[in-house]
Amino acid sequence: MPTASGHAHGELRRETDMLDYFDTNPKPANLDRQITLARTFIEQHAKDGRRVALVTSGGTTVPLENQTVRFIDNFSAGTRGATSAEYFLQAGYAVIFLHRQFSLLPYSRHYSHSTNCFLDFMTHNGAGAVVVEHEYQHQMAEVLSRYREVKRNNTLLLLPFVTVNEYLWLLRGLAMQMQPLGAKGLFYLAAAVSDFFVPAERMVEHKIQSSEDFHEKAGHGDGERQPAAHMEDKRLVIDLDPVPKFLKMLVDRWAPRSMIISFKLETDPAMLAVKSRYALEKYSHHLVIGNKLNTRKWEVLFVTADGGERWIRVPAGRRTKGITGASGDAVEDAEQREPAVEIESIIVPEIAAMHTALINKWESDETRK
Ligand code: PAZ
Repeated sequence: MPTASGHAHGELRRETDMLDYFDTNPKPANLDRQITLARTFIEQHAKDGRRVALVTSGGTTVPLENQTVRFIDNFSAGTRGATSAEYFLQAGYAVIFLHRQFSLLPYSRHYSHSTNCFLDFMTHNGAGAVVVEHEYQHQMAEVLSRYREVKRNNTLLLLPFVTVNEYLWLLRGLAMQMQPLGAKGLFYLAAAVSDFFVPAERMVEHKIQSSEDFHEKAGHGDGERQPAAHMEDKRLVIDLDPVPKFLKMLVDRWAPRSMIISFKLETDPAMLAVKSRYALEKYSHHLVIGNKLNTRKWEVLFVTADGGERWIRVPAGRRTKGITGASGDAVEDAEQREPAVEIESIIVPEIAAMHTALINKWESDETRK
């Protein structure tokens, strides 16, 4: 059982780790330009009194070499983030979409994935022009008009990252820029961020040579650690450091007045509620959304600070595209198919309502002071 002083010590270590992180891992070359874009965007929407959501999306990479040939990645395509961003925009938010480069984007996601190639929606009209197939006209016209409106109002800012290092620098920089929004800022952390990484001081410069004839000699001084990825005999050994707990810093230091929502992904059903609650209690933010890898498009678990746990589910009968009224459809059976209703269309309005309640509470607390 950890003691109170043990907890305090752990807290302190976590903060120090995170502060050290930015002293010892390089600032991305284009960070200042991205932060300037965000500042202008936030200022505009703050002036208009609009809420701003920072939506993170897609997976982060962990490079093994400075001149990167090999890296570790994860499965996320950015579906959750890109879909949610559309519903935040629909709910009147301005959205900063912090996404993995080349992952799915709001609006274009409907036509850009390998299963949704835009060419499959097109045809020749017989008069030499290429047009949208008749059966897709209605849906595409709707997506197009929502996209055009967002462009016209400048309510969507796209900021890409690739590595976990870029992600962390950006998240901190953007959180600082969002501070003046106060309670109107919201963080929706759907990106799949690596828990492990190669710190700059343990990263090799060049491509790791697989052939024994070209192995670099270790040549390390006393007490120095090996490069995180190196060859031993014929084996590639990868020894990663933990990524410091940035959520704690976000909640306590970088965005103390914003609403913060994190996601928790699990594969073992028995771990989902336990780990989601653990994360909420550890970081003391507003909401953890638990989801399982195989069922994440059909159901999620909302875990809140008041002790509440609530499943949000695609309604029975809408669980599979093209099948209506099939109320008994087992969620697991539908794994390979798409639900007829996007679960984010339920998640995001729920969050917007929770955000309204929080803003009202914070405002009435302020007036009582
Ligand atoms: O990008 P996607 O839609 O395929 O997956 C979304 C998700 C499962 C990555 C997201 O819902 C999530 O749980 N993100 C947090 C993952 C984690 O760090 O536990």
